[in-house]
This record gives sequence, C-alpha cells and structure tokens, in this order.
Amino acid sequence: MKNSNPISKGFSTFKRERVDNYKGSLVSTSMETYKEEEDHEAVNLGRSLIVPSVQELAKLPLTKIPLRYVRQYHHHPLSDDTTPSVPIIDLRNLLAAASGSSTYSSELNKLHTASKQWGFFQVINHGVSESLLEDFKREVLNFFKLPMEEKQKLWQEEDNHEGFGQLFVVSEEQKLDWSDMFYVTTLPHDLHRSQLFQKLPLILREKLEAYSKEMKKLAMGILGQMAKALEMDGDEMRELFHDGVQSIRMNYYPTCPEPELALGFSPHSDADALTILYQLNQTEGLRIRKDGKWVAIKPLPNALVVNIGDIMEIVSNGVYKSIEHQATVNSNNERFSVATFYSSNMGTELGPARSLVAKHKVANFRRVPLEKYFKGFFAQKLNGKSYLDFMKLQENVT
Ligand SMILES: O=C(O)CCC(=O)C(=O)O
Repeated sequence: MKNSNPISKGFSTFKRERVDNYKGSLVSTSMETYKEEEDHEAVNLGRSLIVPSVQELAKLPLTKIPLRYVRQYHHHPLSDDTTPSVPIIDLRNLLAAASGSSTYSSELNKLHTASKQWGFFQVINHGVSESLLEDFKREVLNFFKLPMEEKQKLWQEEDNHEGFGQLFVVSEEQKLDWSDMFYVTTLPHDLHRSQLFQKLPLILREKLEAYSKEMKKLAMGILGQMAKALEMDGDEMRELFHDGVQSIRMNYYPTCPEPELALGFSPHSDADALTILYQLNQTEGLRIRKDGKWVAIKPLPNALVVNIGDIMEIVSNGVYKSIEHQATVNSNNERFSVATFYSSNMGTELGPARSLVAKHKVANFRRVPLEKYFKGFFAQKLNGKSYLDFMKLQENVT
C-alpha cells in the first residue's frame, strides 16, 4: 500500500496495531534465533516507519526544531588540533606500483594500519573519473530539488525501506535525524526493485548505473589489497565478494536552526564490508569516534572516504575495525553525501575468513547466513556498534 503524503503525515497517524505487528515480525528475524523461517521476501531486507520530509520542514520559518529531532546531549568531546587527521591512501601506489617495490610496501602498510587503527581513510588517485563524479553530483543535487509531488512517487513504502525517507525508524517515539535520504539496492541487478528504478529520472539512472559500476571496481580493488595486507587467501576474498550486494544511500542534510540540538545521522557503524563515501559539497559534517573523541573528516577535493564495515571486521576475524561515526548539521550550509555500501555475495554465509581462522587458530565471530544478518541489522534502531556484538563469540571478545 502506498503511503500518505510524507509532509502532511503526522507522527502519530501510523496505526498502533501496525507498529505492534511490525515489532512482532522483527522479533522473528532477530539475530539471536537463527531459525530458518519461510521467506516470502527474498529481496526485502528491511522496512522503516514512514517519517516526514526534513527538507520540507526546513523550508518553514522555524527558530526551534520539533521535539522529535532534539537529542539529549551526552556528546563525547570533540578532538582538538593535536589529534591527527584520518590517513590518506594514494591508491595509485597500490594499484599501479610494482608489488615488490618499496612504494607499494609502504602504501600497503599504511592501508593495513589505517584499517586496524582508524577503520577510516581517504583515498586519492582512486581512478574514478572527475567527469563521472561531477555528472553524478549534479544529478543527485537535482534529484533532491525535485518537487515534493514527484518525490512522493519515490517515497518508501510501508513494507520496504528503499526510496526517500529515513532508515532504522522502528518506533513512533524514536528520535529522528535531521536529514532526508534516498536508499536503493544497486547490485547485483536481480536484487533491483525494478518498480523503483523505473521511476527514477532517466539521466540520474544512467549516472547511478555508471557510478555503481565504478564503486564496485574500486571496492574490489581495495578488498584485493586488504587480502594481501591481512595475509588472507586472495581467492577466498574474491570468492566472497565477486558478486557482492551493493546499495547506495544519498543523504541530504538541510541547514538547521538549532544544530547543537540535532544530529544529521545518529552514531552507528556500517553493516557492510566497505563503504565508500562521496562528500558532494565541501561542507563538513562527518565525525568518527577515535579514542573516545569525535574527529571531523574534512572533505578533500577529489578524494573519497572509505570505511571498514562490520562485515569486514568479521571477515578479517577482528583485525580490521568498523568504527562508529555520525553526521552533524549546521545552521549556514546544507550538506550532501552519497554512501556506497559493498557487502559479500547474497546466498553466502557470513563469518571470519577460513584462511584467517587457520592462521589465527581461533574464530572470533560466529557464522550466519548473510540475508539473516542484514534483516537483523535493518530491524533495529541504530545504536553505535551494538549489532556487531550479536556476532561475537563471547569467549573471544576483544
Ligand atoms: O553523510 C555522512 O557523512 C555520513 C553518511 C553515513 O554514515 C551513511 O550514509 O552511512
């Protein structure tokens, strides 16, 4: 069933019994009971309650934000100038230099250290053409500028979270982020929700397809280098990821009249293996948690931000770390970003790489079917790194 208008829809109009039914279905997909159940939704990995458009809200002459967006402040301190900034990896030194050269070894070592200690790095000389980045950016900006009547046709539906809206909203009481997003599964093609794809503006669809292809190439290139750095069997890495699940999330953070009270994106770690983030404009907002402080990641021209997700932490048997991050908002500048999430192949089992378990002589995480893992992730409110705890084998927790 199609939703009612997301702007005029009040927070309380969602029927109570529907919420309760919904919660019931979440319990049955919880990660604690990996029981096989009849699956009528092979490609439906999640849903989220429908919430109003923040872009429309931000057009109103507000001096205060509605209570549902006000956070209780708790914040970890911000880093100061003594905190180093996130490492920068020159991919040309990895993908084009001879593998025995000192340039290659020192860049591989930087990648390994960044993935272990930061879980985040920026990549330069990544090989994605500037013209594609520019074209895609223009179309994403135009997409968010579409009139609301057009966007409504692309809004999330009650039974599936792809489209415009917010993710991870599981109750009417939950605090909301000061942002709108558009979420879509892009690869493999048979996971496309074709009814959504067909409604996208043609030019955006073309650029999205081209961008998605480049992001897969980039993710596979980085994963190959990570296999070398981890001393993991390269064939095992390729086997796990060659037909991986990719989804893309376009984020729009409008200016906010009370930025110190709101969050653009709640603290979370990503469920995937590798995320590649394109910060479309030069507005800062991304913060990562490092040694108990929030460190800002400054947008660098022509760089992409890469981060380790929970799947990579699991596959690497805990060597690489997926790091909590969040997005802040500000009163002067709107912000746009696009996150591309890359995960292992659907239909596979998620768990530590067998070649690493043999090397480490211990498995630090359990094994579960990938689809169950995703359904459990999307069924809950974002809460830092808590979802990864489901996967840890208690006796080996680090
Ligand atoms: O916009 C950002 O900087 C953060 C986005 C993000 O964390 C996400 O889309 O998962």
